[in-house]
Amino acid sequence: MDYEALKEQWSEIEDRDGVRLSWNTFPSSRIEATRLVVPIGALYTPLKEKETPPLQYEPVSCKAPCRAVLNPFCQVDMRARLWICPFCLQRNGLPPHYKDISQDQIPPELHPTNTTIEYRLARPAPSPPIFLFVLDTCQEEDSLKALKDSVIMSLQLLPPYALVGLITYGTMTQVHEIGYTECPKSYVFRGSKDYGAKQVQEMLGLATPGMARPNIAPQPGQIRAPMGPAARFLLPVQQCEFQLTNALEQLQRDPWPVANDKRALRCTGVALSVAVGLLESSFQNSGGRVMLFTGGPCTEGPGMVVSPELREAIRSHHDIDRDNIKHYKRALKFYDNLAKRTAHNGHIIDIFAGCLDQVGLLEMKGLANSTGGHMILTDSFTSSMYKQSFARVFDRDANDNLLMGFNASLEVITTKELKVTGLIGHAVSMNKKSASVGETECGIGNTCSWKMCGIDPAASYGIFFEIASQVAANQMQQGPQKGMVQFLTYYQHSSGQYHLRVTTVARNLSGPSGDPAIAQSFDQEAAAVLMSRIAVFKAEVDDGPDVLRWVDRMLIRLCSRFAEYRKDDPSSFRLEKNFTLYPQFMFHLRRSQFLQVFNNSPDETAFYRHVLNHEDVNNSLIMMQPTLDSYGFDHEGSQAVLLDSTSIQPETVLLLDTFFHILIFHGETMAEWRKAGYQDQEGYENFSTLLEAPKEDAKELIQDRFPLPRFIVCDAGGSQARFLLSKLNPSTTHTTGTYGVSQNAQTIFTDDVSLQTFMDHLMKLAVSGTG
Ligand SMILES: *[C@@H]1O[C@H](CO)[C@@H](O)[C@H](O)[C@H]1NC(C)=O
Ligand SMILES: *[C@@H]1O[C@H](CO)[C@@H](O)[C@H](O)[C@H]1NC(C)=O
Ligand SMILES: *[C@@H]1O[C@H](CO)[C@@H](O)[C@H](O)[C@H]1NC(C)=O
Ligand SMILES: *[C@@H]1O[C@H](CO)[C@@H](O)[C@H](O)[C@H]1NC(C)=O
Ligand SMILES: *[C@@H]1O[C@H](CO)[C@@H](O)[C@H](O)[C@H]1NC(C)=O
Ligand SMILES: *[C@@H]1O[C@H](CO)[C@@H](O)[C@H](O)[C@H]1NC(C)=O
Ligand SMILES: *[C@H]1O[C@H](CO)[C@@H](O)[C@H](O)[C@H]1NC(C)=O
Ligand SMILES: [Zn+2]
Repeated sequence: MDYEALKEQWSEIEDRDGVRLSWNTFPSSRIEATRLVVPIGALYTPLKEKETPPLQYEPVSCKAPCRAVLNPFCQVDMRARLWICPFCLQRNGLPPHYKDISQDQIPPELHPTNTTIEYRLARPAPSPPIFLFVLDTCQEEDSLKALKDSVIMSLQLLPPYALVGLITYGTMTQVHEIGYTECPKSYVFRGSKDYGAKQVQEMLGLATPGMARPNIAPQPGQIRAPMGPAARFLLPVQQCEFQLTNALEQLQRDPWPVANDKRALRCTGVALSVAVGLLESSFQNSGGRVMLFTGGPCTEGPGMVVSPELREAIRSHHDIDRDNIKHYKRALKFYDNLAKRTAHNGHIIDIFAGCLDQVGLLEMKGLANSTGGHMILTDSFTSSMYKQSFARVFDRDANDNLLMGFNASLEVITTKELKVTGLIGHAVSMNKKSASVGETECGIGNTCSWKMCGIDPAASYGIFFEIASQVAANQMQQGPQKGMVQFLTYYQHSSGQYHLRVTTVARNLSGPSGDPAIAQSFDQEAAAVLMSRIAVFKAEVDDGPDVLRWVDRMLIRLCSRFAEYRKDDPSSFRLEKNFTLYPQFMFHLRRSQFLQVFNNSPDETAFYRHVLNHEDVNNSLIMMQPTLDSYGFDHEGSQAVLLDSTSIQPETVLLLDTFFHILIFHGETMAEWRKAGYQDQEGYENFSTLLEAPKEDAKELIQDRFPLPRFIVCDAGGSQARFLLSKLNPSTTHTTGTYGVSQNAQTIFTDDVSLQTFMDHLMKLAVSGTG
């Protein structure tokens, strides 16, 4: 099969199963696997939207401890009513209601094309989904007003049975008792104090045990409202909308005076620990999200990231590099602990930042990445980027259900040849050991099960594997064998039932050593994205230069292994079509803001990396290697052009998409004409049309993008054009060939060089076999 046909096949599989693999034929021995350089990995989107409705019955599972679910790759003995589990090879009886199945009449989960099946389980959620809003009141009037309006608007977007609550904070934290209807009433917590879970419960009067939930079984499909003391703070929208809207409308700026040389006293840490404590006491393991809206850094109490003194600047990447960071370690520890508790409770924390300066996302990122929360970084709550991104959180499916899952977890089961080594994405380990767990670790490892808490249809996870067998066992069997993986995702659906999504992946195991089928099966796009996740994961703990060296080393080794060349002859170097794009992806990755952090603030870096760890292959590729389109008179519509400085031409308009920014750039002549207003003059309709075309295409691009990108329109020579220039291959600014930096086998470059120079050095190192 040729490469284009393979790509099409992978795309179909991605549509059906939400899975892309770096290698689509699995190596059959450990040595073979190590020689592939790029690990065997899957980028998996468990909740990818499906057209078929969920099955309304319980799945048929293998015996404990395996628990794999019946799937199209199982051998079924119709006559004996048995099925053999391909994972543990045990025999299982089919349940009585499968008695009528036959070769022509098989249940959907056995149909060969149904490798992904969703079940709606009988198990109801213990409570409706919870939304606890935590609002910062240390803000300018207009920004606070915009924030209040957006939260009030969101009440319309929630199902009427959803539970909602309100916490506000500034110098102090207030928990609003919206269940009290006589007058506004709230409980106040000091901003400087570290409140433990128990203290929060006692102060809110939630400590009475046994009252939280009566012990009556609910009707199937019916969602219980909470009983007991928590009902004073968290009520169904339909019941408290008036009260909550009032509380929000009456919300004032924090009254505490702020001197000119000071920052506002803002106790974000206390507000969050009170929010987490409130949900922890009464709603453990039932779905809920804490939505934090912060307008500045925490300056008071636990979680403080900068002092209230304005003369103390908030930490930069340079400060972190020099280890000149006063509050960092303590704050990080505080938020990481809180993140761990929240994830353990099954709850989500979203962070919406509306501030021109940093708010401490760097310190707080664990809250979102451990709980599957969103992180949205905007200049202000008045911006449309905030408003539209926030509204998009509440998007619904065709059945009017919110497109979000709660208390989600993922388990991986493998056949004996494969072992899972870890996951990279927004999740925490559940520390579950099984026969599927590998010896090595890649990402969050040593477990076969992870907790994500929050999950949505776009959420994608990098999952990595190793090969167990020392020697290829394949030759013993007749014909090629398959290696298999099953992904089991349990989550609380927003309609109130638990769901289980099952995806079963089977791929050929390679034949004897050196089987060309493996190289043929390389999906360079998926591989690049999986490698970028590993690189970013490493960057969280290792020094920047070490990570770049690792990226280079892996690239050189991959090329040494798979390119065709004569030893020590760079001019003979040639890559097959299925590998040609990969070096470019790595070139752009090592130049990207994910690994080159010094042009951004630590908060921005945290934000960019958070989003990268959430997206699928297509979107991640745009982030790594932005797309560039050109519009001109000499061609109809747009034309994809190289991400290269030679693409800048006086008589063209460019449209750049970096995922985070969408930029329209007018070449020199275009900019002059536009300034002169030609587009409004008769006879220049074609110019006017040309100016409009990229705008229309930009609209299309942002249609279902989350978070909303920043939109920039600029001209050649303008200051905003730097966004474009920083993404382009500097082919016209560096002279190739005169590059004289000393090298060893592990570095390609130490500077910002062109793709051509990069490729030249790569070829030289790859053919020398020193990688
Ligand atoms: C199973 O596959 C059949 C045939 O492709 C399809 O019509 C059906 O919708 C699938 N069922 C489910 C539940 O995915
Ligand atoms: C929430 O998830 C945890 C861990 O996956 C699970 O043990 C628990 O049963 C779930 N909660 C409910 C109510 O099912
Ligand atoms: C998530 O955040 C924690 C805590 O800050 C950090 O150690 C970890 O590397 C992050 N994980 C990912 C995948 O970004
Ligand atoms: C897997 O192996 C079978 C049997 O040799 C072969 O027919 C099939 O084409 C292989 N599939 C792929 C994707 O290579
Ligand atoms: C990814 O992009 C390709 C090419 O633009 C497109 O054909 C494919 O449908 C996209 N896949 C997904 C899952 O969006
Ligand atoms: C613009 O349109 C006019 C009239 O239709 C035509 O004469 C002219 O050549 C066009 N200009 C360009 C640059 O295509
Ligand atoms: C992919 O690359 C490998 C190794 O260079 C080569 O053997 C194979 O034929 C290529 N496959 C396709 C489909 O281009
Ligand atoms: Zn089994």
